[in-house]
Amino acid sequence: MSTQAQGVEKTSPDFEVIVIGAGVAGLYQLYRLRERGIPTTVVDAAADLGGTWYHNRYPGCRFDSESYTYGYSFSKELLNEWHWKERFSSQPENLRYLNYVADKFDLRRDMQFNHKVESAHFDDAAALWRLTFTNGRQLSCRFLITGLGLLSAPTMPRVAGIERFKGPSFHTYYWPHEGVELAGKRVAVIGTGATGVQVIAEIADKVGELTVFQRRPNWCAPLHNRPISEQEMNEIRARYDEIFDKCLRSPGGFEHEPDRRGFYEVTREERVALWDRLYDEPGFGIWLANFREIFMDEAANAEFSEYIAERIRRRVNDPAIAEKLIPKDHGFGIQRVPLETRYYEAYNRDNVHLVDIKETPIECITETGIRTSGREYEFDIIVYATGFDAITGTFDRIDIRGSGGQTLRAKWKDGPVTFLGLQVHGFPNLITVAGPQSGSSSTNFPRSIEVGVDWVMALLEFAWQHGYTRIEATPEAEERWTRHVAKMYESVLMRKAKSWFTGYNDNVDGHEHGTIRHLVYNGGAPKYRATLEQVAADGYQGMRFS
Ligand code: NA7
Repeated sequence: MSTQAQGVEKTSPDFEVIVIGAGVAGLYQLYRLRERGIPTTVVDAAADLGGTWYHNRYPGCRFDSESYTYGYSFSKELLNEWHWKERFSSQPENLRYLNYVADKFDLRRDMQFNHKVESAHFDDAAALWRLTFTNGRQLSCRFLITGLGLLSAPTMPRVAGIERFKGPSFHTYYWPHEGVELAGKRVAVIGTGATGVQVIAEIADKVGELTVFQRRPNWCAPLHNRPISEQEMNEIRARYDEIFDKCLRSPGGFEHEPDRRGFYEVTREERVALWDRLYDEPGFGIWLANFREIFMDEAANAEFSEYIAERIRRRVNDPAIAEKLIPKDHGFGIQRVPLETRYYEAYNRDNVHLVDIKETPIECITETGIRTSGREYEFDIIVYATGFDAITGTFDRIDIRGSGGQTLRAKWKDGPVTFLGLQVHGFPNLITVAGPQSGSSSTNFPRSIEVGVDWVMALLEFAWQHGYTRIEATPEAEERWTRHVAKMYESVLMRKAKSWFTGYNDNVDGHEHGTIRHLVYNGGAPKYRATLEQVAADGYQGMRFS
């Protein structure tokens, strides 16, 4: 019988470290801890590894990051072995990649699946975390590291009757693993964010009829995906050092760097020449290799938005539909820009219909379809591409209690407060890799994850070397960082966006528009890295050790 069963709680932890989440962050964190010989386990609610790339199996799901900038950079051998088949790799391939990594480095043996964390409570006296799982198990650790993913708490619309619908219906995050027969089917898609845009473009020519329920359109731009040949892959391999170096230097963690010329210093013709080029180039260049004023200056943003609106008009045959697809309430790039492949052309098809639910709101889901204020629609399948309770939602869904029993949910009620996006005062030994307000939350995810994980390893090393068993950010440091993160929102137009960047989600209580949540760090990857390095160089100022 275990000591716990006898009612006496163990004061030595089961593991030195538990990592929650077997996705991109969790895998790399485990790799580093294993390398250092630290007793670690990774737990995940899912039946297998992969995180985001395990769950999201909807058609069209793929990177918007160039594949070779998304992969891990830590192993030359891995870089030499792996062939990215497409410039923007698709979900099945991405999942294969993560499995390949896990197998190559034998990571699986320290992972436990079907382990959904119900609660994580800090035991002050023993200075360790005690976790309970929905499967009844309990585990404890000295340090608890979260790799929960930014978009892992899917949200359904608040609309009556969802459970009444007789046919298959699901959030894109839960797209059935066995696939869905779409041929000849009448399919509804609700939501036109990055996910909706991918799924709509992909299935338009595979379904019988497709009806898109759009509340607000997004500014989308072409992805320009294409295969990567063996020869090109060899060229990429030879350039890897340069590629990763460039990613580290660019604000977004991509190869795309902003155009350093001043928007107003060049002529209108020169601006348009840049935009024409970027619109035809792959990836986020149109967003991130643009003039910096696009992000900050209303007039510059408006001029560029009008340029994109014109490109949309050219691609959509029906001018009335084109106007509906052009955002009127926000400018280009202040919300996440969905990248697309023939998305706008989908609306030129006879079998694709657009319903503007601002004009005719959805009243309810019925047994056979969707009723709006305008009419009733019948469907065989309803797809909810309605987004996520972003970044903090996954934390909120776990009962996390820190020192003295305070809950993280309560502490973050009005938005997250953190030190460096990695630690929270009052929650000792909890490290939120890729958490809110960290560099990962607004950049090419894996690039900043590697930076974050490496920093965490140095921090833990510092603690182990000095025999510390308790690490905690000071309230002053937390206050300073949170203020800094909030301050950066002031200069970017993004602060006005009704998007997950500002924590907006009207399907979640308290997340309706009105209060900005400072979820993401807007200072760019190089500044974030420099800050982390400085904090470490100063002997972890802002952290308390005991
Ligand atoms: P997003 O970008 O949050 O998009 C969600 C979409 O769902 C968006 O178009 C919403 O319209 C729409 N939505 C949400 N709730 C409703 C209700 N109740 N009724 C109608 N429509 C609704 O999530 P995605 O999954 O597309 O993308 C998330 C990230 O995943 C993305 O940024 C990538 O990084 C990967 P709204 O705009 O709120 O009017």
